[in-house]
Amino acid sequence: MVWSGHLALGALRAPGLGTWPGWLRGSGPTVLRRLRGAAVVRPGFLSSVEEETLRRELEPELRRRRYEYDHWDAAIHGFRETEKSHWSEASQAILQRVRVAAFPPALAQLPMVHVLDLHQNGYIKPHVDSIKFCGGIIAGLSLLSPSVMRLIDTQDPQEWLELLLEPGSLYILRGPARYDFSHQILRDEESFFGEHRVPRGRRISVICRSFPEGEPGPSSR
Ligand SMILES: O=C(O)CCC(=O)C(=O)O
Repeated sequence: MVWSGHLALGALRAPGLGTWPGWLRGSGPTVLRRLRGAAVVRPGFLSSVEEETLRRELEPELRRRRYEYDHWDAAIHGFRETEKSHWSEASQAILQRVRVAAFPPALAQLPMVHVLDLHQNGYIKPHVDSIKFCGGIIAGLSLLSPSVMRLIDTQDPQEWLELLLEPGSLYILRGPARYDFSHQILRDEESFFGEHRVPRGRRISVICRSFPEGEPGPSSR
């Protein structure tokens, strides 16, 4: 199927679970039940104006950097990135909406926001974020290109969940989705959501994380 901006997928049904939204699909009811509320996608979280606000702010900074490839143990292939603590007022308001949507008020968050620019032939290999640098919640906005994020149980690779991340969507990983499953962004050749082809172009993600657990950290609220 040819990607036409938004996939008109019907809601998925899993026995005993009722209706599951069309932007999540998994290996079976067990994984869907286990990750309910732990892996969340909110399509259309950003308005097109908000998406454009972030893109315009990030583009000049990203363009100064080169895409990196083939580092021997890197989880990410074909990317450039930055960590950003100073934002325009308009972008701060957007990030505040992310923080309110994803993090409980008392949870300390990393003040630096991670911005990752994945080249159209770039991809992210399966990995679990290090507990040294990231706490229990990861919240990411996707810009420019749709993509598929695949989560795989680190103890049982038969158990998996896929998230369809459209531009303007927000995803949240917490609890078992953050600690017990690896996550990856599929490369273009493998980018399918079920039978639906999801062509991968250049993708920018804007990722907020909670402070590593056990570390005293500043709250950014
Ligand atoms: O681009 C994303 O949304 C995920 C990034 C990621 O997996 C990471 O930085 O560890």
